[in-house]
Amino acid sequence: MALSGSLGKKYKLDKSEKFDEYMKALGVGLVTRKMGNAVSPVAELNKDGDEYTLTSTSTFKNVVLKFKPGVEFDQETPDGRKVKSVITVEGNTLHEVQKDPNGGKETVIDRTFTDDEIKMVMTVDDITATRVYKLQA
Ligand code: ACD
Repeated sequence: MALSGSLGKKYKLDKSEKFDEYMKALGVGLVTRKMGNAVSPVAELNKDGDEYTLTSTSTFKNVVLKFKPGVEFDQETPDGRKVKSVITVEGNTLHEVQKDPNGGKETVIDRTFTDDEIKMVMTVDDITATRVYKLQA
């Protein structure tokens, strides 16, 4: 299935592995990590012309990423880091490289869309976290 088949659908977090370690490596404090570990966000991808919008909503934070493939954009992460990201579209995968101009770490986030899920693989240093979102009925 092409990425376009996933547009406008809602996916809810179903499984999360090593997310706490991932956040720790990025310097996220205990209280924010607890919130991050506790919530099950809902994600949705939309596209208008050549611009994508990826929204993640949760009871803790809402995140909206608006981007054009390959074009750097500014983003504030849920823990308040101001980073610069580039997202490229590689088949059904959104490949994000996130750099922190304020001396923080670089991280890579791949989101692969299939019929019934989004698999997120997030890497920083030698830590890889995996989060699986399932299509909502
Ligand atoms: C997701 C996870 C997105 C995580 C983004 C950045 C990770 C670094 C730090 C996270 C800080 C706090 C975590 C709080 C909430 C996580 C979910 C917020 C999304 C609405 O997209 O699965």
